[in-house]
Amino acid sequence: MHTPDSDGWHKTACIICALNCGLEVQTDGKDRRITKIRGDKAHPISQGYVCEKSQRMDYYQNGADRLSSPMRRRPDGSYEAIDWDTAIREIAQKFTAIRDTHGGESILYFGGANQGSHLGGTYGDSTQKALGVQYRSNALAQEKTGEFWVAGKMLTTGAHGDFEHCEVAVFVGKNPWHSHGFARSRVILRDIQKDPNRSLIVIDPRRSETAEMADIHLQVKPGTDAWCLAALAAILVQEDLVAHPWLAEHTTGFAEISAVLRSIPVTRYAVFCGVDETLLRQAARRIAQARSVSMMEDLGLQMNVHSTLGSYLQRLAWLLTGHYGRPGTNNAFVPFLSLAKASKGEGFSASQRPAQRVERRSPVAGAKIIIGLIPCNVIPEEILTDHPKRYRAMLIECGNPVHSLADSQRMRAALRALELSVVIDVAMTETAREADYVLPACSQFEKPDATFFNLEFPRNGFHLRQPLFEPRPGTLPEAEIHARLVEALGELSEHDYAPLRRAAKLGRLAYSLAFAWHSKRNRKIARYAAIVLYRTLGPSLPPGMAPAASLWGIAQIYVRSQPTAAARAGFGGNAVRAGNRLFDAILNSPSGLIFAVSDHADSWPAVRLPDHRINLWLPELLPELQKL
Ligand SMILES: Nc1nc2c(c(=O)[nH]1)N[C@H]1C(S)=C(S)[C@@H](COP(=O)(O)OP(=O)(O)OC[C@H]3O[C@@H](n4cnc5c(=O)[nH]c(N)nc54)[C@H](O)[C@@H]3O)O[C@H]1N2
Ligand SMILES: Nc1nc2c(c(=O)[nH]1)N[C@H]1C(S)=C(S)[C@@H](COP(=O)(O)OP(=O)(O)OC[C@H]3O[C@@H](n4cnc5c(=O)[nH]c(N)nc54)[C@H](O)[C@@H]3O)O[C@H]1N2
Ligand code: SF4
Ligand SMILES: [Mo]
Repeated sequence: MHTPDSDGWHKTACIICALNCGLEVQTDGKDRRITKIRGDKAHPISQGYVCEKSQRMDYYQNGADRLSSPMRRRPDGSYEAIDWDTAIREIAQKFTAIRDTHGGESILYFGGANQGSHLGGTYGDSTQKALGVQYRSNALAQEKTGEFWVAGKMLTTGAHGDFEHCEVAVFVGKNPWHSHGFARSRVILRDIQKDPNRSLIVIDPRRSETAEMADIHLQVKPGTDAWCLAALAAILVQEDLVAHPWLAEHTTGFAEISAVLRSIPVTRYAVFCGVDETLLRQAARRIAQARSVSMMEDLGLQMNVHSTLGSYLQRLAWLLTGHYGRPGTNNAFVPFLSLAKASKGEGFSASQRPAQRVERRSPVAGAKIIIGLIPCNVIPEEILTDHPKRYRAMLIECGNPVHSLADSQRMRAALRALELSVVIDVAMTETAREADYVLPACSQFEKPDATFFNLEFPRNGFHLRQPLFEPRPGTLPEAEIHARLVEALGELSEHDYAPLRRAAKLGRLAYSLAFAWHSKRNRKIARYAAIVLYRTLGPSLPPGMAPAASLWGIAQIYVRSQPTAAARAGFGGNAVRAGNRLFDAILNSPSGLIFAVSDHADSWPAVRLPDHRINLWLPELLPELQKL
């Protein structure tokens, strides 16, 4: 539990958007209410920044639909409260029966993370392995997988804009004044607006709050970004505004892509997307002439037609002009945990499988699986069929697909068609109301929690929030729910835990050595690392903090995979000790800490292509580009 300061302020974070700004709050512990809220100046990333949405935190703690007992659906569609032992036993039996008859590939896992809560997903990983789950999906697969695919082919890394220092900021289908997307968004947008030497370019059909502030607003017709961005890239080539020496030194594929862009009829494309050609040319020149440009796309592009092509063309605008790997441009950030790996089920355990090389497809619709995720839009199609490979069961946590996916009615029908559906949530959501079993999690203020949306550069931060309240009676943290499920599935028992529990009493180093030794001898320890950590290291952590135990494994993997950035942040030297120091620092930093310090030059080794050259040529997208 977090101990408040002498004036009664507790540290926590806002859970409404991915930034998770640090907060200080006052509480009424008796009624579990959050009564006063202000920004936390000690938070290393948000530095006291908040927007007005943070004032709604109590709603997320005390929403009327919150659950306080496991629920089982009756044949008439109503729900009855059942006890935890019954719920866990029945769920384990039913999943086992489905797995034994149709294989783990018939069970789809959805979710695992939302805007504020990612620790539960680290434990969900163990339940998936115990059930032999092969297919997963989450909200990233309704918006960001196209972007991931393009970024993977061109850069092999995510790259985040340095909007604080850029001369020109460009937003495509993104309204950061409201949705944020980078730390202290409003302060930074206002700074750009006020500075006559800096420019803001916004591509949006709507005069959004951000477009209102822009120097250049390219007011595209909805769904025509591909034409607008293709024309922008074409102008760069046709007016010879590209960064030739930089391209020669740092990229491949320029000859191929420039030949295509040269033939694009800019005037016709400008008319088609409804943007004044003069303004479009002005935007292209501004990007080319700037010392530094940072650029970001979001839902307006990603939830639209030609979204993957748009993600490619958007990147060409800043790459053809040499805006990468310098102050004020997009740079490769160092993640604490790779969301792409975690999505594939590769991120949490000590035994890391190599990345899947063969292209995988969904079993019924044959849809491309990117970063291990089934595209959200085909999920109902994969269920509402008599195909022998259809999904027969779903485990959903920290996601509300009936509400958030494109076709709510079909998703509802799909859930009802399953042989078994289990939802782990804090509330009786639209999705929960279609499930066979609903398991109540305690809220993000009643357990330690955190997110892995750590995208900042050059100093990247991580914030483990300490609980403000005891769990609401009847609820459990996801760590405990998954531990009970994995144990009920017969995968782990006291026998596996005992030696590590003893080692945990002797201190971190003893525990680290014991974990390494036992995981070589007992493959279950590596396979179900998160649960084993929760059950063995967890009890040695401060009261209420046991669900933070999986972070020990993530810290150990992080310092090994990013030794330079970790060392610059103070977590260098012997990897085991550095991982332990990082883990303890996380536990002891209620406002969060800096775990990675990078350099702009590090953006180059992050490009894991021959000679660290960026690839400008994606022939897979050529047919679509030519179809425009
Ligand atoms: N408070 C709060 N903040 C959030 C979230 C939240 O749930 N709550 N969610 C977070 C998440 S998960 C995400 S993905 C981000 C999303 O962040 P944004 O993508 O900024 O979200 P939207 O408000 O949907 O903005 C999309 C913009 O695209 C524009 N648009 C619509 N159609 C088109 C088009 O055809 N072309 C172009 N160029 N633009 C178009 C819209 O007018 C709008 O201004 O927000 C994050 N921030
Ligand atoms: N109409 C419309 N649909 C959209 C969007 C839109 O702008 N408009 N945006 C789209 C985008 S960009 C995204 S990212 C998706 C998001 O879609 P989802 O990933 O489905 O996200 P949320 O609706 O935020 O659902 C998160 C769930 O987590 C639950 N939850 C909260 N805290 C906890 C916790 O501690 N533990 C557990 N187990 N559960 C918890 C909440 O009650 C909620 O049911 O929605 C997409 N769908
Ligand atoms: S920017 Fe996002 S995380 Fe920060 S206070 Fe606003 S809604 Fe909350
Ligand atoms: Mo999103």
